[in-house]
Amino acid sequence: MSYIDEVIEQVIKQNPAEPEFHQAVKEVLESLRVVVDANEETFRRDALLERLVNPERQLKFRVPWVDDKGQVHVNTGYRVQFNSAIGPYKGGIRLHPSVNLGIIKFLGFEQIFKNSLTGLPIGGGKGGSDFDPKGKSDREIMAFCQSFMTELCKYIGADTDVPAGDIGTGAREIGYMFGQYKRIKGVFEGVLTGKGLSYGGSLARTEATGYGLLYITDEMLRSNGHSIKGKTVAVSGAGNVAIYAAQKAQQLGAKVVTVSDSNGWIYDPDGIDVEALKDIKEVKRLRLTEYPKYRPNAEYHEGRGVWSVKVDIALPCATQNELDLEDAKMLVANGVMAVAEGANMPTTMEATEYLQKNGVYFLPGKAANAGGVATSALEMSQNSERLSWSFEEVDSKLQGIMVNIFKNLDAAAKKYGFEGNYVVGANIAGFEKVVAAMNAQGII
Ligand code: NDP
Ligand code: 2IT
Repeated sequence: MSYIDEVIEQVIKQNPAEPEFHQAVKEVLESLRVVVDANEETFRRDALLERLVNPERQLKFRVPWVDDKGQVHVNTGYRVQFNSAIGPYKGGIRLHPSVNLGIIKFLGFEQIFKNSLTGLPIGGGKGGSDFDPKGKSDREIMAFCQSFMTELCKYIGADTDVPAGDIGTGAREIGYMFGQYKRIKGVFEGVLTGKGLSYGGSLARTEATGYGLLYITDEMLRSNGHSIKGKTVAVSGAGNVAIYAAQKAQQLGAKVVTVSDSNGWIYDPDGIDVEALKDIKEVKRLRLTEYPKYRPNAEYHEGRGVWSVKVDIALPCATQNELDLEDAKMLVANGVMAVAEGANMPTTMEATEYLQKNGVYFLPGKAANAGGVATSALEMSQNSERLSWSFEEVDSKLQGIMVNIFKNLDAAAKKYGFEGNYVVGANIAGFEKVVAAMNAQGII
């Protein structure tokens, strides 16, 4: 049996009931065959892949908090510090009832390669809790965040592990967590990113993931002789990534006709009104059922359906495995030319293969959504030098980083004989740097 197959088998055996983690490991390792096979003897001797798939440390802790009626709740908190070969652990905190250890491990594993692709000195980590922020009062959110940080603060720091936002964690939650960290540790440092602008946040971090997704999609299309201008786009999700993906797509001359949340989706034939979306989601924190009140021409549909609309470009920006084989078939039948992942692992493996086989340009999340964490690393730089850069400066650095990521993964795909396969290209380009750093630092 090949080394890769052995390690995949081991991961499944040693991490039962963690299907998302298995999926992420398979997706990465399968596409590294050409590199691993060429170095099988030394990698096997050094147990390189075993060290890569086993987190350096994983933390699981109790998070008790009191609701507005005086009832005590207990959630589970997680932080997986996966790989620090190229820098302090870096990755978001997800607050969603579906969170479990396997989900945090899949996200932490992906983060290693994503962070490597940015070219910045950040290792891979992820955290979260099964806490559900929906319907909670501000005070309840604060109570949860403070309790979560009371435990987490023992294990993180500006030079060790720097969490940030993800699903369910935005500026409000980061603010409460930062305040509690500072209060307990007595240190004002860049321990979290995605902070508010009044206490060390970076301009353009809010927009960065969505904007970066469009910068790299644009670069991919250009390098294949196309352009975003005039294209019709389907976006899923209606959160941080989706909102700013829609905004930048429109700025680049595309028409975005859909957004969604976990209850339903919007089709707006005139193009999504981003200001209305921001008012509903960021200010009022309401559901998409409100959207037609702002835009009478728009349709609200219950359930799933974003991928049934005829579009040129699909941008899944909600959550893992939200675009399956059936969806891929509908997109292809409707003539889609490109799919770029704003979310982490939103496309199932079968759907990815189907899209690639049918000539659709496919950019995996670890490259396409790396603009968020890259700008988090820029926030860390600004915190270290105790300065803040203008929006234009951060945004132009972000553009440069996204273009470079595309160039690097495109070159890696070509070098190994997989021209146009950006999944293989991204995994190899991300892996090579991590392996070089791991090898240089000895068996640890
Ligand atoms: P938000 O919490 O801001 O928004 C998430 C959106 O996705 C919401 O509209 C939510 O709908 C929807 N969603 C979440 N879970 C599900 C589900 N199980 N089924 C259907 N819809 C769902 O999160 P972000 O925009 O920050 O994150 C979106 C994705 O992007 C995630 O995969 C995240 O890991 C990834 N990502 C985020 C980055 C960032 O900087 N924020 C950076 C890189 C990747 P509802 O409100 O109904 O739950
Ligand atoms: O998945 C991701 O890259 C994020 N949620 C952002 C992580 C970060 O540290 O900014």
